[in-house]
Amino acid sequence: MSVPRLKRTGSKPNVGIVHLGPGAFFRAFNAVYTDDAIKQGDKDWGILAVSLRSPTAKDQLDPQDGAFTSVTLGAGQTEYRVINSISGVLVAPEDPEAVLSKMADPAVKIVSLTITEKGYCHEPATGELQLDHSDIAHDLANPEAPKSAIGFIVEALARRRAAAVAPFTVMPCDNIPSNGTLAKGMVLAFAKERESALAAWIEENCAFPSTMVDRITPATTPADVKSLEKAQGYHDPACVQHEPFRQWVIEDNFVNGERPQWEAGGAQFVADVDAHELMKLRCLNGTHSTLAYLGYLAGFETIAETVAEPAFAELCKRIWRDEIIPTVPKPEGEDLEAYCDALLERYQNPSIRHRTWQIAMDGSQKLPQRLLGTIADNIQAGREYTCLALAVAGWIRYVGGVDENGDRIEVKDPLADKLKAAIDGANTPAAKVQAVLSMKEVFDPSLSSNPDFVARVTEAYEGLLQNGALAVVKS
Ligand code: CS2
Repeated sequence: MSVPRLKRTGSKPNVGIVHLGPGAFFRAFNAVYTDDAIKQGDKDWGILAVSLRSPTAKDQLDPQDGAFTSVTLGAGQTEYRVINSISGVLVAPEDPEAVLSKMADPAVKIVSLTITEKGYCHEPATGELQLDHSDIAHDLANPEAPKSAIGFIVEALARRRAAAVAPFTVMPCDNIPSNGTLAKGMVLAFAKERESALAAWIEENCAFPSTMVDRITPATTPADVKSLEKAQGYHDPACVQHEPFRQWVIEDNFVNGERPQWEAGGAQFVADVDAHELMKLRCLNGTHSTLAYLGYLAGFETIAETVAEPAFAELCKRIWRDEIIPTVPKPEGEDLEAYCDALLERYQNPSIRHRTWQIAMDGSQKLPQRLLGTIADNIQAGREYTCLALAVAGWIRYVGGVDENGDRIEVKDPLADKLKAAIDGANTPAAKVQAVLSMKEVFDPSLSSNPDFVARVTEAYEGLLQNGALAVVKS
C-alpha cells in the first residue's frame, strides 16, 4: 500500500524573507524559529527558499506546498513537528529573473543565507573577495543573470535602489566569524566593481547582522524518510533530523528594525555576537573537524561512534581544557566549561548519525576559523597546541585521498585537486606537509613559516602514517 504524501494544511504566510540555501540545516533551524514566530502572530514573515544550484529542495517541497517535518532526535525519544514557514521554493539557475524580482519586492525585508563557507567566494585565509572565482567573474560580466549569492544580492539591491525602495537586511547564518562583516565586505567589494555609487548606497543603507547558529543536523538519508513513514504514516522526503539543542544569537541590526519575533523560538538578540561565535566555532566546530578527520581515519562512520571510543572523548576534553578554552573570551551568560561538557553529551547522542565524512567536507574553507586561529593564539601566548597540531595533520592525511586500508577517500573540497597534487608531488612526509602548509589560500604565512608549528604538524603527520589515527589518539 502506498503511503500518502505530507501536505500543508492551512494557508501560506506572506513572504517577508528570501532565504538562499534551502538545505537540511536551514530547514532544521531558520525555518523552525520562523515557524515559532509565525505561530505567535508574525504573519508576514513567510520564507521564499531559493536554491542556487540543485532542484532537489523544490522537487521535495513543492508537492507538499512547502510543509515538511522536523524530527527531533533526543537520546531516548523522538518528536515530530510539521513546519509551515516555507511559502515557496525557487531554483535560481532555472529562472534567475524570478529570484531577482522577488528579492526586489518591497515586501521582502530580509535575505538570509546558509550557503556554506565557500558560498561567500572569499579567500579563507585573508577574507578577500576572490575576483577570479568563476561565479564572481561570471556575475560581474552578467549582472542580470547571476549565479553566486553575492551576485544575486548586489543585483537585487541595485534594483531596489533604482526603484527608491529601502534595501533588505542581509543575514548570513554560516559558521564563519563575524559573518555579517564578511558578507558586507564581499557585497561591497563586488558592488564597487560594478559602480561605486551603488556600493556607497549599500554601505549607507543596508544592514548585515552577524549571527551565531547552532544545531547539529546530519544530511537526511533514505532510511530517515522510511522511518518517518513508519512512525507517522506519511511520506516526506524533505524531512530533517536534528538534535534537541538549538541556539541562535543574532546581532540586533536590521534595516528599519524590521524582523520576525524569533525570540518566540528562544533566539537571543545581542549587541555583539562575536564572542558567542568564537566560542561556538572554536569549541564545537574545532573539535567536530578534529573528530571528523581523525575519526574517519580511525574507521569510525559517525561522531557518536568516534566519541564512544574513550580515547577520542578524552582527546576532546583535553583539547577543550588545555588548548581551546584558554583562547576564548567568555561570552556574557555562558560558562565555557559547562558549554564543553554539554558538547560532549551532544556528540554522544546515539540517535544522531552525523557522518565524519560529511563534516570532513570543505576543510580548506573551515580550518582557518576552526583550528588555525586557535593555534595562532596559543603560539602567541606560549601555550600548548599538540592536539590541535594533530588535528591539522589529520586533515592533511585525509585530503591525501587514501585511507589507512589503502582505499580511496572521496574528498569533497573546492581545493581537493590542488591539495592532492601538492601531497602526491612531494616525496617525504615532511615535504608533503610543507607543500600543504605553503598554500596561502588556507595558511597565513605567519603561521606556516613558524618552525615550531611546522615541526609539530610534521611529527603528528608522521605518527599518523606510521601508527594510524586510533593508536596515535590512544597514545
Ligand atoms: C559541522 C557543522 O558539518 C560541519 O562542518 O561542524 O555543520 C555543525 O554540525 C554545526 O555547526 C552545529 O551547529
